Formats: sequence, C-alpha cells, structure tokens
Amino acid sequence: MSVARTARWKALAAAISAVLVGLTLPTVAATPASATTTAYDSTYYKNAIGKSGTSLKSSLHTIISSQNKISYDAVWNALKVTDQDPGNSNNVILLYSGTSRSKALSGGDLGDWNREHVWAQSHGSFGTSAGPGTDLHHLRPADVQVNSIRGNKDFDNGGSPVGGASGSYTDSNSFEPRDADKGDVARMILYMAVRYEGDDAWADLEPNDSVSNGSVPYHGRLSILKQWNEQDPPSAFEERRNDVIYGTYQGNRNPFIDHPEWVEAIW
Ligand SMILES: [Ca+2]
Ligand SMILES: [Ca+2]
Repeated sequence: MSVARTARWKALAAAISAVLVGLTLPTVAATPASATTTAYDSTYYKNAIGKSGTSLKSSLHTIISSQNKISYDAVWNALKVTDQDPGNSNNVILLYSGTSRSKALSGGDLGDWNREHVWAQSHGSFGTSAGPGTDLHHLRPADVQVNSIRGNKDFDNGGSPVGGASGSYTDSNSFEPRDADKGDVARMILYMAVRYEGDDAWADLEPNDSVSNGSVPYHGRLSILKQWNEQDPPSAFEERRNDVIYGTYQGNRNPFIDHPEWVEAIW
C-alpha cells in the first residue's frame, strides 16, 4: 500500500472512530435524573447549590430544619388541602391506590381514609406528638385497610397484589407502591433522612438496604428507592403539595421534589 493510500486509510479510520465516540458518549455520560433549576435556587437553596455528598446533606438539613410544626389533630385538615383531588375539591387522592375519596370519610372505619406515615412510626419511635410524626412531608391520606396492610414494612419490589390498591404489592416484609407513587415514596423517605439528623429530640433517621429494620430508625431499601426516584419523577400533584406545605403549613420544602438529582448527589 502506498504511503498516500495508508494516510487516507488512517484518516478514514480516525473519522469513523470520531463518529463512534460521538455516538457512544451521550450514553456513557447520561445521568439518571438531569439537573434541574428552580425559582428557589438563589434564595431558599442558596447555601446548597453546587454541593454534593455529606456537604449537600448537611446544608439541606440546616435549610429544611427551619419549619413550623403542626399538631397531629391538625394533620387531618391539612391533608384535605395538600392532597385535594385536582378534579374534585370535595375529595382527596389516596396514596398507594390513587383512589379519589370524600374528604368527609376521614376516620378509622372500613371505607375511611386515615393518616399514613410513609416513614413508619415504629422506625424511629416518634409517635404523633409535633415533630416527625406530624411532618406533612411524609404524611398522606391512605385507605384504612391499605394503610394497615402496609403497616411498618420497608419498601421493596415484589409480592402479591394488595386488595384495594391496584398496582401495589406486598410480601411478608416489604411493600411496593403502585408505579405512580414510587417516586413520591422515595422522596418522602429521603426527605425524612435529611430533616432528622439526631440533633433535636428525635432519632437520626437514615435509609439502608434492609427489609427487616423493625423498630430501628432506618428505612429500606435505599437501592430500590433510588430506582423509584428515577422511574417516577415529580408530578404536578407532588409539586403543588410541596408548595402548599411550604406556603401554608410548615415553611419548609422537600428538596428532592425540587431537585430529584440530589438523591444521587447524596446517596
Ligand atoms: Ca409520582
Ligand atoms: Ca438522618
């Protein structure tokens, strides 16, 4: 092969390789939850922007710990506002089922809805006095029976269908919410982990990868919650909920609804 021909082949090979690099790079570089910007970045989140890891977690903890606390009794009426059905102001939308049910059916009887603690009360012994047990960022209306089936189980994929909550599954030690609630659950659990760091009267709540946490202040499974955060990005319903809690009740925000990519930045 002549020198000129070899040079042409080399040039062609280089061109092909450049195209291949161009084709493969976006896949390699793709991040699960793309970075978002919000109206709060230059104000509320000012001290967190640009950080990652423990530094980001610590800044967010300081930011979101400044909040009003409401009583457990006040949670009933608050949920009627935060979780109102966008299509029917007489109803709330129930977690794990998506059912629209009358606000008037709040209570403990069959067919009622009650106050579900997504971070199970027993995983931190916080009860229902003003604090983690009344924090609206992880409290949702749920069907009484479905709430009872979820119990204090950790979250994980798999199991048998849950009656009355189409798309949700459970087995002996874990609960899987329907797809539309998966990201919500992940962001609520991770909010609790950042908000409660053991520097007040309450336990330091943290996620781990177990499904047998029982009464320890942990919630699983972190690896699955991270997947759910990617799989089910914040919806308009979830974003409005965050705004209402911030503007009307607690004065603090769930950073993972505003910045879902901060889940990966911390964990
Ligand atoms: Ca969702
Ligand atoms: Ca914590």
